[in-house]
Amino acid sequence: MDVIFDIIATEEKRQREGLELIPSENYVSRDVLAAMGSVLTNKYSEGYPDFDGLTTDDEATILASKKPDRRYYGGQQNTDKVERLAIARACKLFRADHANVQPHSGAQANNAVYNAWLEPGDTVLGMNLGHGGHLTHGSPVTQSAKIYNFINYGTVAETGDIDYDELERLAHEKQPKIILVGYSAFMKVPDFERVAKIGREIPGCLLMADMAHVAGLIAGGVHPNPLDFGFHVMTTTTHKTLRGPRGGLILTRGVVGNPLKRPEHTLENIPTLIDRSVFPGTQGGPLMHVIAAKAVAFGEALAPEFQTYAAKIVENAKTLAAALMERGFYCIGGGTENHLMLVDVYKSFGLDGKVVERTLDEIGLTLNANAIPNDTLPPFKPSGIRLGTPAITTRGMGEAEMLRIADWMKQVVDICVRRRDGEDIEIAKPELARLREEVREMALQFPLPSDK
Ligand code: DSN
Repeated sequence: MDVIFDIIATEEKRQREGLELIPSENYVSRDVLAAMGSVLTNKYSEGYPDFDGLTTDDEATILASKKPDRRYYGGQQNTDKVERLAIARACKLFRADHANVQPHSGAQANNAVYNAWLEPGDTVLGMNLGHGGHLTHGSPVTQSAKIYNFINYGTVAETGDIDYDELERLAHEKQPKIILVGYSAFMKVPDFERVAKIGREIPGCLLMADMAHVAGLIAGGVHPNPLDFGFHVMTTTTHKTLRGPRGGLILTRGVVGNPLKRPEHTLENIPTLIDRSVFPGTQGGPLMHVIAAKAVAFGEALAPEFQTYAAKIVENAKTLAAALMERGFYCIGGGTENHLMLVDVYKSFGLDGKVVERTLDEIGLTLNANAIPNDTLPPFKPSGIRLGTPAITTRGMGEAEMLRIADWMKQVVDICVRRRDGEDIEIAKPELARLREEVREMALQFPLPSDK
């Protein structure tokens, strides 16, 4: 057997015996895994299942549909059904008029929206990467930053919240074509209503929300949905809190037309402009096995249990943040309102985030070092760590486990502090091995969904 399968088995063991605290990761169900590992990977399906959108979310009607597809290859009788169901379920989940389920990733989804709405040189107003924004929201190292003019708003240091006054001032001054809300390291709930009001004052401004981190919370009804506040477009990944396969998704409000005909460049036509921008604008063949897995995950998220799951993610995050703060960890924003927390370990313990990340990894707690707003340390050794509860909540953990995790984290930072102050690296090794065993023992009590 190929050595790759040994590596996969070892990764499975790592996931099973450790605790995943990276807030953008999760554990998918057996069904999602099965759809992803299916023969649909063999099929080319460039194009779309229909050209005039779906008008029903009744699955029996969708499956019986005889509408002609708009694909460039034959043999689409099954792929059309898969994609139609994925679209219908996504629309129902997020109260959208249209969904494009083809983006290969969140970055592809964002680029497709930019390509749909912007001309080279147009201005986009998004969150500063160093304040919790995402690379694709204008980092100079990205391709989109070479094409468009990104300008940034930030957060307020005292509260950790968005600097709405700055956002409003920049919007009026720079007249962006897109205002972008959505973050990778932000622990508050954005005021969509306020941003939508600002956007409506700017002619031709597309309101875009990148909800990759919180899409599962929106689907579960514990986070507001930007589409309910007049946002035109919502992009997301499908693998974070939404707990689907790795991939992207674009949801829109507006009129769905024939993607083969160039529509007028209006906000109303945004669904069609986006379909054309995904294919053929920025992607070729869709990954039909992943689209099938997305459909399965959307079906799971439509089930009532998902609402309980989403609420528990937030409850666990609040419990963990409070327990960490009691143990001397400084949480930016004073805790969390969603699934993640950003901790300034430099301010708390005089440590950089990388050393804390690496040492926690030794005991089986996985999270990531992360820059904090106005960080004085470099990106590879930033002042913060970022962690969250979507994955451990999937495993069924609750308050008692959050308190144990906080205890373990405190013991690990104590070791890091002792080492920083000169303790020989060998001294704490037995202590770390004992903690590793404790983490492993607890993790094994909470099987992965794919083990059930
Ligand atoms: N890499 C993702 C995250 O961890 O937030 C964002 O794309």
